[in-house]
Amino acid sequence: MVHPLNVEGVDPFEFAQRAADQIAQKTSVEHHDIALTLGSGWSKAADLIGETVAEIPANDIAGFHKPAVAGHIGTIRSIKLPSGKHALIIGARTHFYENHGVRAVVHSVRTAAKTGAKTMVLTNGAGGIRPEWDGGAAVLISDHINLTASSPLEGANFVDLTDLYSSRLRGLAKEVDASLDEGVYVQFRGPHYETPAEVQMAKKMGGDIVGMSTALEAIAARESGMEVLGMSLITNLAAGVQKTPLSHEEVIAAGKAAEAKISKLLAEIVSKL
Ligand code: 8IG
Repeated sequence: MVHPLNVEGVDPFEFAQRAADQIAQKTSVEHHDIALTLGSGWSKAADLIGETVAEIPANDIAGFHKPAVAGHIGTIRSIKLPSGKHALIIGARTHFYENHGVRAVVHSVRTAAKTGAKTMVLTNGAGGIRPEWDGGAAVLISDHINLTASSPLEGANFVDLTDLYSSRLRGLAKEVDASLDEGVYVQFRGPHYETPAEVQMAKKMGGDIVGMSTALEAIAARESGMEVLGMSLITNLAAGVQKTPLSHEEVIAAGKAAEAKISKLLAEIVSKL
């Protein structure tokens, strides 16, 4: 089946506008200020950020579908923060490895921008290359290396990616927790985890974190004029750094163990945005 965003003649921004209109109608919230994509391990943060105004199945919004991965919630929520701002919580991420094309991957980000969001918080579960990040560490993304060989931008659209992961927003996060480490996120296509040799390649390139999301979404967020904050929960050390084989069960368990801590952290950071 062809994904609706890939049908000939479809404009991805018009499609995002349609999705945003549906969100406004179904949540009765005209305008959102901040959007958060909550990846593996991060979903509980939504409960701490503010008061849920509405929650809708992702399926009900144009271009969204149920998540392919256990550990993702599959809904879109509108939350009112104590500051009075409105946050859009995207609990359904389309990964590049699902093969729906890059438009589908960044549709949620473009939709968030069309709801009015000026800040995009992208979170994920990921593998750590630095051995000291073993116990469910939360790390700020300082930059990325995109190894998907793809871009969400179409045509001769030369978008600047300097300071893509806003140093201003990283500074705000460090006001909450000065001990937060930063790292360069390397997006691989997946869905297989890396070989140990690929992890060493990523390390030599300057990478600290390996994952299967976020970089393409961050590019689209910048294209749409949003300021980006990226955070990874290190649920496992990357292949070869960790001596035991990687498993999705391990990732889910590490996410659960870190859930309370990182949710509180993220809620405190969001209160500063
Ligand atoms: I959670 O070790 C999680 N996601 N590419 N490598 C990649 N993605 C991941 C990993 C990992 N852990």
